[in-house]
Amino acid sequence: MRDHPRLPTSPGFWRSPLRGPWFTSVLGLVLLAGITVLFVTGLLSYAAYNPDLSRVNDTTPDKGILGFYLFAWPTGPVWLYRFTQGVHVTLGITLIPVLLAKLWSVVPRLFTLPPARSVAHALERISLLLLVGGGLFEFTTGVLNVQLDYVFPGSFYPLHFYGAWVFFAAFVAHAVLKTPAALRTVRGRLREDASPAQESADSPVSPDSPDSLVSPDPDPPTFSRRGALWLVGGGSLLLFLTTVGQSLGGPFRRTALLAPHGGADPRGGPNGFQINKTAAYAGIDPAETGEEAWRLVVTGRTGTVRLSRARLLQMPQYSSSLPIACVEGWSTADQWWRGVRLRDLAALVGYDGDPPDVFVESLQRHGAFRRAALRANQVADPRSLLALHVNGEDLSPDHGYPARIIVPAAPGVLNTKWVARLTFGDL
Ligand SMILES: Nc1nc2c(c(=O)[nH]1)N[C@H]1C(S)=C(S)[C@@H](COP(=O)(O)O)O[C@H]1N2
Ligand SMILES: [Mo]
Repeated sequence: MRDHPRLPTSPGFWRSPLRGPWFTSVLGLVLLAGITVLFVTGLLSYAAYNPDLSRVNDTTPDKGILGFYLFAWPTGPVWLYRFTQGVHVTLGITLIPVLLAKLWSVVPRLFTLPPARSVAHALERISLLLLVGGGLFEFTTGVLNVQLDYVFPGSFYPLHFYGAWVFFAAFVAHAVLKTPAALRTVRGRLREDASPAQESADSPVSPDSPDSLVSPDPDPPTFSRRGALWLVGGGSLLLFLTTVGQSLGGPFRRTALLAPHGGADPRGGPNGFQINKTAAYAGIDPAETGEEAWRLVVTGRTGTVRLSRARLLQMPQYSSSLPIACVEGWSTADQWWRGVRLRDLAALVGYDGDPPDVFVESLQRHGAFRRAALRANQVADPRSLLALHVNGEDLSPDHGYPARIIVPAAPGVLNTKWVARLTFGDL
């Protein structure tokens, strides 16, 4: 038996014949496209929360220059957030095997000695630390948020947001440095079936350089690079197929084996679609939602009115077919909501014509999503409702009885359930 180096700092320690520029380049190019889409859809998701509208929507201090791009999230097409966030979460989960394989393919580099050969090299390695650390941080916080139901209540958004900027800055620097060579590698003479020796000889990086990815002392191959890519791709496909159903909704929901929220109303029927937090979880006492007890308190320019549910039902009723789309990636097909338009409620308290922003508070006393701020364009949209019915029935307690907000194209978190108070005015 040959003697192999025992220390990972020695290049001969790493012996997989799969490692080399071809394998790393293919994975790198997939990530280049995928992570760019993740970054853009992530920034969109943040903007969709109206973080700049109220400290209730985002309690962290001003995002400063990183918030430069924030804009009034539109109210159409109605599936907008369903789409952008479905892509964000599904693609993020699908890319996990690619990310892990990419990190595996370059892991020998982590151990190269000396740690820095020059100032430039030291800077490059620090940027790689931000790249790898930032990438793992973003994927981990994202998955934890989707799977574990907001382990960092309230602080997920700033963590994931600031992390995204650090990660993406390092990612852009890395992509600028490496993409040309990666493209040359996959287009050029290097073949996925090249032996490590051939690959070493053809690679622009000298085989003796500490930057060479090719093992100087490879083990005999047990399967091909193409086979390894199929394995990674197969893992991605499996994750994709067991995740995407949560964004497609309807009968596909049952294929979303990895989605944590199986929680449709167990009784089925008109209210039988996904429930995020139940009334019991939110601490809603049925006694406060009864016809006698519950009043909607609406405040605006001309003062305050208190409306019973019966009184709301006497106002003009409108219908909107709208989905619920959660930041976690799941969404429902369109549901048929019926209730009072938000702009009509604004008109009751002195805003005819152009309605202002509104601050919405629920009966719920604790928890992250009991209040939300909606922007004027959302209030003005005639499809934005204080819903009293869904799919032809009273709202169920878990879907927000006696009344809930539903706004087209908005993230689910803005669709406050068990509404108690609406305060119209510029926020
Ligand atoms: N009061 C209150 N409203 C709330 C929430 C909540 O926890 N409390 N969750 C929000 C979130 S995050 C989503 S995705 C939707 C889910 O609505 P559903 O449970 O009817 O599907 O409700 C929103 N409205
Ligand atoms: Mo949500």
